[in-house]
Amino acid sequence: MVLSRRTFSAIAGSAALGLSIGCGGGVGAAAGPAPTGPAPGPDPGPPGADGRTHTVGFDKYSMIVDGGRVVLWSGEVHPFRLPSPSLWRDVLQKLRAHGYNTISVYVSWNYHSPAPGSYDFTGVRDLDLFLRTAAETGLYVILRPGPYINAEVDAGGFPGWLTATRGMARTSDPTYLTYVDEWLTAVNRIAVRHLYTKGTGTIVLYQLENEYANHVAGPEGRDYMAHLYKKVRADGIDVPLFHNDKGRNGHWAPGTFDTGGERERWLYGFDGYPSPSKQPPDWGYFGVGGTKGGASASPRTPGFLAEFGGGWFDPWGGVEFDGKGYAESRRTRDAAYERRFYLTNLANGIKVHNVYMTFGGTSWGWLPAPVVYTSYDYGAALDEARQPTAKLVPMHQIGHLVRSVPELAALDRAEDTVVGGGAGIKAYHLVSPGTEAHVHVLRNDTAADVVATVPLAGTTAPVPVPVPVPGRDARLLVTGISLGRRMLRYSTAQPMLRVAAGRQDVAVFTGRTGEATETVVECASEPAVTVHDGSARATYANGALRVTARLGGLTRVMVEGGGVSRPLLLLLADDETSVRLWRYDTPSGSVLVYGPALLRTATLHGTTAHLTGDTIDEADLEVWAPRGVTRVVWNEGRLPMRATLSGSLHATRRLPGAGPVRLPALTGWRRKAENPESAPGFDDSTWRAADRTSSYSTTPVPAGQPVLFADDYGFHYGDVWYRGRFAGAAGARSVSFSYVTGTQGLLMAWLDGRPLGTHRMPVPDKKTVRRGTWSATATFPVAPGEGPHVLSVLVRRMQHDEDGRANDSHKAGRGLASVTFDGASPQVRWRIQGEAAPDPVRGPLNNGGLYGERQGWHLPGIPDGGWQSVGLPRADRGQGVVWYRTDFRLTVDPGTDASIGLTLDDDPARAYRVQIFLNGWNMGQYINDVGPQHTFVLPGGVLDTRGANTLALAVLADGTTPAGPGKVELTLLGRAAGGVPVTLVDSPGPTR
Ligand code: IPT
Repeated sequence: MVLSRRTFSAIAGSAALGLSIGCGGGVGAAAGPAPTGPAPGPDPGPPGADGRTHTVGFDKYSMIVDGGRVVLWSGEVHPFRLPSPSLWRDVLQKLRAHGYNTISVYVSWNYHSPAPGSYDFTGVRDLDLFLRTAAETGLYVILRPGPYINAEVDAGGFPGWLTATRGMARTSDPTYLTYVDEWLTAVNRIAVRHLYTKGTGTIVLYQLENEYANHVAGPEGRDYMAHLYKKVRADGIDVPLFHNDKGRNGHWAPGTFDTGGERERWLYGFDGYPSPSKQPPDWGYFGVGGTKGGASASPRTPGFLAEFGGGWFDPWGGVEFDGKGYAESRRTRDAAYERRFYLTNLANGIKVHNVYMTFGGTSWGWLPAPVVYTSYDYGAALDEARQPTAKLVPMHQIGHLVRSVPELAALDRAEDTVVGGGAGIKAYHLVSPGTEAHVHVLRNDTAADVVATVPLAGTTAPVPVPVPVPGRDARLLVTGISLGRRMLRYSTAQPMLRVAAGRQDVAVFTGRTGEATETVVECASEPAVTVHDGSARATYANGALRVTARLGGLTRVMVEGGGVSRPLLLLLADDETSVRLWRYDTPSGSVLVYGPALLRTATLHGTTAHLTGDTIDEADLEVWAPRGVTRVVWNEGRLPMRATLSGSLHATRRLPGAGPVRLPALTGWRRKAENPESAPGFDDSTWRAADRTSSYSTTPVPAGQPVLFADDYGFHYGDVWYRGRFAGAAGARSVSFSYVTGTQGLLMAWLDGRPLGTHRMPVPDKKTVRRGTWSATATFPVAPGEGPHVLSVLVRRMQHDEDGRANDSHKAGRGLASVTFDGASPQVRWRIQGEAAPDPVRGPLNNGGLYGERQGWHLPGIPDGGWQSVGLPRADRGQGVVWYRTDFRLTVDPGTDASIGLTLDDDPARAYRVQIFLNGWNMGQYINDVGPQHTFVLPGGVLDTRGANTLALAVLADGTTPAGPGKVELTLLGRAAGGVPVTLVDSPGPTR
């Protein structure tokens, strides 16, 4: 049954009352209920820093920008996971081209703050530049500066130094709030320069805290949230604010804490990471339905998924964790997953939809939280190497759809569609108030392909129509929408976009290759129909043109006349073809481009369309542009064009593909062993004495021991050394080191220069992991005699825990906890040394405290001529640290964007790990016998693709097996003709 809009209102009850209870269309003083006045208009189009003031508000359906409804179709991107500012533009252009109109951005406090009071937004940390680039790309921004972000980063984004401060984080504790204010002042000083309301940027939403679920009821939580609200407003942030509730619990819904009376400027947002093997969840629609208390928590704000899983993070490998690599995340959450889950979200009234992650990037240096390894690819639609994946296809199709069809921005739930022949098909039915549009989302929860019979109607009575819905897939159908001058009665293919381009309307429909489709368009009289390409057939009856076609490539059907002067070009594209169709809206009209692998920009100047973009293979170029445009320039080269029967311009020459990229073998290795700290005579007089008696850590300090946790001495990242002097050890039979690290931590010890052995942090059982106590005791037999003696201990402590439960778990100790002897009790005097002063360019998370790092062995330009010349693979023996360096030169063609990685491989039985430095930048950690990561992305900008580079590998070996490096080689991860201009990041050597 298909209901008229009037019938439906009676069924949906309060849901249909929407506009009369809708709230606040404005900001600042203008904010407040706006129940009367004109209904919101259509999406105002791509935003920019245009110097004009704008209004940003919302009602229960959607965001309302400048009086127009906007569905925010957003992708999560973290600038701190791509340390090459030029490439931010590449990623953002790819997202816009693929249909996103918004990005959501965490800002990670630790990345910007090496010390209290010190905030750095320069170089790779240039948030201003990132936000400017987003505005230049025409993307709205949802800014999420925490203070706590989680995000699988060290301490969930808290700076290392915060672990050594008083006060309970994520509460109203006054000491903590002092630091929070410091951070917010610093980040908001930049954010206020990019508010869309001011016309100086494109920030439209701003998040406070993240998944804050553990102090919801107490004053310490409510006062904290109220404090954040007040502070952020005081700093001049005037766009609507929101929180990201961990699941739809209704936490921090409007009215649950003090927002200074500004209830109408606060949105309710929540996140969801459902298992891909489960049925997609119904969140409830505008407070109707849903299983959790939060379903009805915020009936006046639009459905807002602040994060919805677009992939999943991968744990370390090995038997304990079983990280399988990101191909697996991409396989379990594939394109069909996106259609099933995201279309279900739309059917549930979600109008702010952010996919976490859309580009995951790299947790380089010591950024990753203990749960993850270096790559944060996430199985996202755009992979870590900036390459599009098949997962961009549905994003592209749905993103362009919500932009093109304004009816989708305001939908009421109608009675579910009753489909025939579709056991296992869930059918949602929605209507657009005040229009003839109906939306059906058909989801197949079974593995079998189904052809369902669906009653579809435009302006007429419903007709049962066969609609294929492949197993574990979904599609969205519309009826009764305008295609420009003509109305669509229905189509069994999913609409992707409609645009007025040149002298005609163009409408694009998509589906899987080989599917039979039927598209029916209202026509008062019989039109002239020409099939330009593909297998389509057209018949006219009952005031409608019926076009049937099997999807394959691009089917073109030109409809002319039939009572309408403006022609309609119907384009039926299979998936692969749909991502070769690019809509770009310019201030002087829309452009539709078909052919190349990517359209980055389109600008119209008089009679010329200037296009930039990428090709991989040779490609055709076809352009639908406003009337009068006769010339086309592609990547600065003028192309000869001819006019086509489809109303487009077609290049008479194909665009060239990308040329070959040749990568050199890595040879000329130089080797140098270090860990001089293990030698008895090493001079540690400049090291800090470990003599504290109290700690800020949440890990108890064992009785009778000095504080040995590294954070208490100002060492927050990477490796830490201890040297302990003692005498009076006669009778000692063994020495035991208790230590605390994150996952994959280890400890290696020497007594008087002789190795005692290496201990690897065992994986605690599940209960222990939950308690967050990654601690262990390593016991080594000794027979030292009276002394004096020196113990040397290196702890690879990995990173700080996140603080997801707001219980200060980021303050768990890191490093040694205690050292005791069996058979003797000598007093040990300890000294400690971690990382040197933070690298002012590469940032606080770039380095730990290895000798080579303290000496700058990771940097380009250090004199390594005296190092031993060696070839790889190696089979080194012994416990300790050895460095390998080499230089290489790349000569990638200037017109080619080559994405390059470093691949390491060896016999998996070999117990060693490698810290990878490219031109001094810490590109991550390879653990040979754990995995699963073997290839490390080397982003252009850090990597000079047209010049000399220095690679340095710091190898830590257990000493229990031979140690590599084994195979070390450059890998081509993607190439395209085009790309963006890349400016090299600063990579200073030791002289600065
Ligand atoms: C949730 C967090 O908000 C986000 O920061 C990130 O950690 C993400 O999801 C997981 O990758 S955490 C939630 C799934 C418990």
